Amino acid sequence: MTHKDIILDIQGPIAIVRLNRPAKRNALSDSLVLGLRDLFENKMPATVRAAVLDGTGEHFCAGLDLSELKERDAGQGMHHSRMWHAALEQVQYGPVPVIAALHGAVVGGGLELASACHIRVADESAFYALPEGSRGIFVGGGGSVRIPRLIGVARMTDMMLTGRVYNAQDGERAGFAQYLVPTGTASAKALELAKRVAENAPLTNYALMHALPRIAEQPSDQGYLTEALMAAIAQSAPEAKTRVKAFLDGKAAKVKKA
Ligand code: 1HE
Repeated sequence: MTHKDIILDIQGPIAIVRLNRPAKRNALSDSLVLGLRDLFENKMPATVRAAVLDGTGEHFCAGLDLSELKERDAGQGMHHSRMWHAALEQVQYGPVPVIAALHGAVVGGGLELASACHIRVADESAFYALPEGSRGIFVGGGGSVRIPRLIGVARMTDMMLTGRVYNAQDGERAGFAQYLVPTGTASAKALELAKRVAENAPLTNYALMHALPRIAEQPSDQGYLTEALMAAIAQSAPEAKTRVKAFLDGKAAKVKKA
């Protein structure tokens, strides 16, 4: 059983995870945040190789459920933020790569959730904002760590200081999403990409999810060593040998000009 506000649809090696609280624009209640954590940590079937995360209704996600924002003392506020961190960690460093399909509002905690995913596909209706700035609060779901890595500190500072909203085109150019597709097609494109991702050797996907972001944080000399270790482990797997042999035997696809 998944959470009441999450639809889990397993299609072969792909899990489609759908935020399903459209009347509240998929706002993330504490219970829904914990439900996401539980799903990625404990409930993803072992047969799943990639996931798509999207939202029902007109918007991907309106962020933190503001109706739950009550008086908290500093300690409670700290625990609340750490609860989000623990949940989004399970999305980023969970069992499988996650492809976010974005449309409509991708705001506040919704943008924090999207930024924990590995690939973001946005349709033309998507827009991005961090209304925390104007609500007198701060990001608390890992946004200050992950969002600058997508768009840079200067853009995030501007968004929070001025309430700037990025539309889908400007958002793609800024780095929020890697793909921009016509309105209504983000989920289909995300599913197509997920199927491609699911065909990779599991160790390659593991390296991309778990080693690459850590290597990118390491000083260069340590990064080179971690890279060498990961490369050696990946290439020694039987699957890598089979795939390289298939190419050398002319049985695997060449890289085609884009
Ligand atoms: C909500 C929320 C919410 C909608 N929490 N209830 N996030 C924000 O500051 C964004 C707030 N939301 C909006 O700006 C807009 O709702 C949207 C642009 C997302 C969508 O607009 P629209 O016109 O389609 O919907 P609506 O009429 O504004 O909202 C429909 C209902 O959803 C309405 O409830 P109703 O009972 O009156 O029908 C809204 O109150 C409700 N709703 N968004 C609670 N966010 C880890 S820290 C993260 C910190 C943050 O994320 S802060 C940013 C929060």
